[in-house]
Amino acid sequence: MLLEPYSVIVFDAFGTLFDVHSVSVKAEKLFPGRGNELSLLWRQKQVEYSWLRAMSRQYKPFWTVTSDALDYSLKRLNLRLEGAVDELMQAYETLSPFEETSAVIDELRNQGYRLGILTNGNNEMISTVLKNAGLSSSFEQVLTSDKVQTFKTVDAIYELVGSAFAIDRSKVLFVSSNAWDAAAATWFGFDAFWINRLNLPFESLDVEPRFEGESLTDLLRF
Ligand code: LAC
Repeated sequence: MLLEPYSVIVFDAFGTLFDVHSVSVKAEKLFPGRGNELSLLWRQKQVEYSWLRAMSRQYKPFWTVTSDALDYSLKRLNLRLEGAVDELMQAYETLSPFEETSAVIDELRNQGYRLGILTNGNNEMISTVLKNAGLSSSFEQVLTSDKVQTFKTVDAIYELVGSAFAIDRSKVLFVSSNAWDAAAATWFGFDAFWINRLNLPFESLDVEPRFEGESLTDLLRF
């Protein structure tokens, strides 16, 4: 079985286990006809701000980065509504896992894999999201930006995995639906499994993920 060489499987959280665009339902309710557009720009800015802050060593918790990205997106799209930021940030605390997330995680645990999360999210943010999704006790390690005060794609954050699991990076399967994260994880030395939900080409970065699937369920197909 292909996954066997890996005793440790580590997942990105936002976009991989949790659907960041599940907030578009709330966004659509607040701003009819604009929900999708807001959700897409919000995510794009959240990721951009994390890269910028990491590169320029201007760390602040991902929760606040997420709120800043929302603030900018609302301004840029000219969407104004009292209380919208609070309501949308609340929606972020209850992001929906993808429909297959729980079943796949349970199955991999039953098969004896050691599972972890490696996320830009800060401790409080990810514990709230995991708790609301009923996944609090599903992972042996939940590794966050809090500890290293920086974000992906800085090596320091990927290094958390080796120390936490006491394992060589070449034995780690890293699962992400963010192509940039899968690319950086590969550069770092993990074998990456890219979850390509939208059937997109991989980024042109002179690197390819080792594996590719359409959803988390494809992890079980090997
Ligand atoms: C994370 C970002 C990439 O969970 O969404 O680390």
